[in-house]
Amino acid sequence: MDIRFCNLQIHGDNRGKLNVIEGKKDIPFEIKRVYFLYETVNGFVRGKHAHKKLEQILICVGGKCSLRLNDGIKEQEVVLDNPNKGLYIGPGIWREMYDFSEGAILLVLASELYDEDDYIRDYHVFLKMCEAKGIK
Ligand code: T46
Repeated sequence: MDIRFCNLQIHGDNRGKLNVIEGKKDIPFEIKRVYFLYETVNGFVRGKHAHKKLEQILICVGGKCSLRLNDGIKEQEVVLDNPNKGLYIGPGIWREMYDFSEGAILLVLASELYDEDDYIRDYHVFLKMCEAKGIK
């Protein structure tokens, strides 16, 4: 499955902490878009889609949340609970985000501008695309 934790530059001194990610240096793409999820409502599952081309890094900069990731064969659960943990998610991975803690902030760095045509929002279509790629 094309997911992995990536290295952040972590700086800290007696004033506090500061984390950095530089596009193309710490992560494999130039950052074209940044967005964040916050004030998430308990009980809702977000995501429920895959991307055709988009690459992203997810960092829970406050609180924690869980992710269910699926590449058409394997399913994996990941907990993001530390601002030092950046999760790279490549194209073709179905993702669901849930169990956001009170005050959680999920920061996302993306390789492309927003494009609704890049989304696969139907799970059966996703499985069919995996099959066509020989993944299933
Ligand atoms: C992803 C996960 C981690 C925009 O207009 N521009 C944007 O850049 C984004 C990200 C969203 N939107 C609009 C589209 C929808 O009308 O904001 C609304 C909520 O988006 P969505 O339902 O796709 O949000 P999530 O939390 O289910 O998914 C988001 C990202 O869309 C997605 O790429 O991987 O976070």
